[in-house]
Amino acid sequence: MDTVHLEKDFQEKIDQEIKIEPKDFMPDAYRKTLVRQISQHAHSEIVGMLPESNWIGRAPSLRRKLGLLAKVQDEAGHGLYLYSACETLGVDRESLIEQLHEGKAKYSSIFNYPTLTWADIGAIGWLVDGAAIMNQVPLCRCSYGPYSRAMIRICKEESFHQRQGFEILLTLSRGSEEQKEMLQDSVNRWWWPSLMMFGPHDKDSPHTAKSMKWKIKRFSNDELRQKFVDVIAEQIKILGITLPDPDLSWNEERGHYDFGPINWDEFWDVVGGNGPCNKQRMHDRVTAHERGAWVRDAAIAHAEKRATRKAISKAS
Ligand code: BYC
Repeated sequence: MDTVHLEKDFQEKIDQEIKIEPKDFMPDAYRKTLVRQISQHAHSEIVGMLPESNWIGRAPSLRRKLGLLAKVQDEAGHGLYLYSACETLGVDRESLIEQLHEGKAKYSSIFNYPTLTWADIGAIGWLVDGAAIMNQVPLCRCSYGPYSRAMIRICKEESFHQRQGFEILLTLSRGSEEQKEMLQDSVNRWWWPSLMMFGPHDKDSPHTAKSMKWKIKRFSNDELRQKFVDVIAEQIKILGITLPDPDLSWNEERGHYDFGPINWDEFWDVVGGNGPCNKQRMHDRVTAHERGAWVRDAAIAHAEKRATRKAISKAS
């Protein structure tokens, strides 16, 4: 079959909600988009472990420490599912990681902000994982099979993370004046960066139209951001604090909350490598990778030894 027919069949399959699997025909641009998005997503999960792990040694109780440890381990698992899904598209993990370490690959802007207080761990769970879920639940229906299946498992775990985060904040909201201030300060700092996680406005988003046609994305950046604002503007009432946006108000006509302008200069600065923690994050990732070299070498040596033993016992 020629390329024109193959591409027509491919789009028809997508329109009929039939998943595309690794060995199926796919246009190069579709493959490229998936590698870009899934690898950025995987990098985000792995870099996302850093701001939270900063508080493992300082968690206020054993229960909190266990919860946080488990959450950070979950993020590592998410990274591994996603790198594996990406490898089904014909790229190898080592080269993806190399691109990240050389500063050539993007990861979510949100992880370039510092975690200054314990409340930040709650705010990350509630707002950052909350934004992640809003964005990622539709990805469970992504047209590419391995990505959609990875996302089902990831979303289940992310939902638990979000509840854990909210519970941390709820406890602080019922605490001392100092704890309430810490809570408000943390939400003030994480709110706008959380809105930026959804990406640029639709009019400035070069990839959205194609990704929606291919059913990689099911909603645009602005649609998801609005859904997130609508949910959080209600949930925050339970915490007895406010969002740092004087323009936030319910719009009866639209049936949505209106909200103020996002600082896109700050967003592009952070994406471009100049956020408060970009350099530290990359330094920490590269160091962790180098320190883990012996584990990878040992695993390869062990696999080789097993393969040799198997070959010898087969031959004898
Ligand atoms: N940060 O055309 P657009 C997590 C880039 S992990 C940095 O709208 P697209 C979690 C974008 O890549 C959170 N860069 O792109 C982990 C593109 O640049 P390139 C990560 C961003 O792909 C641990 C350019 O801007 N989630 O949840 O259609 C603990 C134009 O954008 C950002 C995912 O990765 C950003 N925020 O839409 C807790 C989900 N936004 O590639 C939580 C999967 C945009 O042309 N990814 N850019 O150089 C997606 O859903 C989509 O890729 C995005 C962007 C909505 C993020």
